[in-house]
Amino acid sequence: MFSKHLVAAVAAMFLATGGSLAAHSYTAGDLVIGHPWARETAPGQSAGGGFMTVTNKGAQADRLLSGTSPAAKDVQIHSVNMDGGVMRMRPLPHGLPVPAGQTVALKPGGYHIMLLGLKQPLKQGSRVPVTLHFQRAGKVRVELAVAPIGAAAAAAGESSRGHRHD
Ligand SMILES: [Cu+2]
Repeated sequence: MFSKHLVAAVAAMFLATGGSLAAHSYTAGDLVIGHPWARETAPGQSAGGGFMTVTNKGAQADRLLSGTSPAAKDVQIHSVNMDGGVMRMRPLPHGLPVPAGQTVALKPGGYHIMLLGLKQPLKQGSRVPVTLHFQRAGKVRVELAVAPIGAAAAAAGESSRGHRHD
């Protein structure tokens, strides 16, 4: 019974490691953007989530205001709330605060950037350019590393429950 759990844990670790093999980061002023990635999307899926960590090494707060990408018609910054047992995403009207000296995680089931109106499916192994707009740091161009759907869910310890937009 122990070994069964161990196998599952090791499998999850391998999947998580698979994602981090492509770890990359970007520095802009006081900000470090850690391992931006996206989940592979199915054909016909019009939106995809983007995830990363944003570390503010400075003494002043910053804020992720918006983004753009040649791969999508629109990029929004979303929060996720449980609403009657359904995960609902909503755009953050004032962006995502990145307090001084702190790291904010964008991850499945939490804050994320949303690529809306995808021009083509996000393919595993590809890189999706996104320009993030910060209040202080300005425009920061990053590339989302596209991970397989299963690996992304396992790495995040998330259920396969879908998201729904309002
Ligand atoms: Cu979203």
